[in-house]
Amino acid sequence: MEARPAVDDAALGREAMAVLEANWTGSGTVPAPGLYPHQWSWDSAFVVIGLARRRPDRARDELLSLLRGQWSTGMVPHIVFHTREAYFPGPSLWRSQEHAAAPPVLTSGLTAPPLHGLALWWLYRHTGDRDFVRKAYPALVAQHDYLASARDLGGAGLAAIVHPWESGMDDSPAWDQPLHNLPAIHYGYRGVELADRHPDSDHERYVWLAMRYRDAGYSAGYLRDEHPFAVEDPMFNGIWLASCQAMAELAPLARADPAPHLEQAGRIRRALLDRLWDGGFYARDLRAGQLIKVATVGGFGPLLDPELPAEQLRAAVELLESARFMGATGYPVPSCEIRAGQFDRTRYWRGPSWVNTNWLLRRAAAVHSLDHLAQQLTNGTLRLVRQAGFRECFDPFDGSGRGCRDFSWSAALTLDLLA
Ligand code: 2M8
Repeated sequence: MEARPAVDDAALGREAMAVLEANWTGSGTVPAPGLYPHQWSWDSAFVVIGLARRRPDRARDELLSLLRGQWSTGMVPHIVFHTREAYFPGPSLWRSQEHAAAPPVLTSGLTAPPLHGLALWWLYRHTGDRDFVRKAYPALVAQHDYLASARDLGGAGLAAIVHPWESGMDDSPAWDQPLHNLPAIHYGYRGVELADRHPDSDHERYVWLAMRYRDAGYSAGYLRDEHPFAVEDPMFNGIWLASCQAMAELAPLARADPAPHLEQAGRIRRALLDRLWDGGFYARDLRAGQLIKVATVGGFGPLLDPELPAEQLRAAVELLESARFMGATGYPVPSCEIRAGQFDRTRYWRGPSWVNTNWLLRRAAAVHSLDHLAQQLTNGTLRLVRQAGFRECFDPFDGSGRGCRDFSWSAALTLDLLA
């Protein structure tokens, strides 16, 4: 465990701001210098949330900058490449510039958890800036329309992810089964160096899936009829539901009707309960036609819904607080249940704790007035960053930092937790 000199709240806040300053490129905040040198979609939404009180000007620029990457289909890409810095998979893999729906700025061809509606609401709540709501609202309506039309692959009202990267939890054990069901892949890297953080062949599968989708012209018909990876993820959809509710509250400010957003939220809620609930929320593999019965932090996404029925709320909170999750670890919240065979406390989304999922669960706890749980999540997360710094993720047992340093969402959400 690394020792850090004790820091009080004010100093921690100053450190967090310094990280965000350093990671601001002039046109967006990169998740971390070096490792992630471009703008990532849900990372930016977390940055907007974290900066809402202290730097609303920067929060507004952050969101607009990301939205410059939005496709005319409404799709908000998971990466926007503002700089020339190398990253794999970079623009040469995605080839967005060859696609008629893509904007002039280079982007990836996948999307990410649609947290932006909630982020815009957060910003409004702390600034009262109606003009900005009016400005950003139409883009987020288009984002939600895209999900409802091109991504409802199961036909029941949920958006399907078509790649593990779209979940934001790349190597989560929840994707093991659908990835291993893919056809045998023979893909040569032709000079591309594999990052050592992806030591297994899953990385080849990631690249292969991305290329299949690209070569099909990023077509919605191909996703529906042929793409071999299609999963309804409770976190992605729980976040979408929360953003639909946020958009319903923002709609009158944009002189729009809140009803369609509430209807959308209702459809998502019903489908989450009908399709993903089995004593807990699990991802559904649409290609195998079954639930993926491994409990991960993603299964708590539907807790973000203030109207989640009492039975599911009680059972999900019980699981979260149990010895399968935060009841057993010193720090909240392991990304996979600790009793699962796939749990690995050292490996990215297969065990470590993350500030962003802690923040989302703390938001969920607040929505349900679970004050004690919210406080535990806040204190545990602040303890992590105080002790180990703004690391990418943390060992859930001893709190030591893992992954890269000076990670933007860890810094940004610390600012929110300190407020
Ligand atoms: C991670 O994802 C990227 C791929 O997009 C990667 O593994 O290189 C995930 O943690 C994701 O949630 C995050 O948005 C991204 C940038 O922080 O890194």
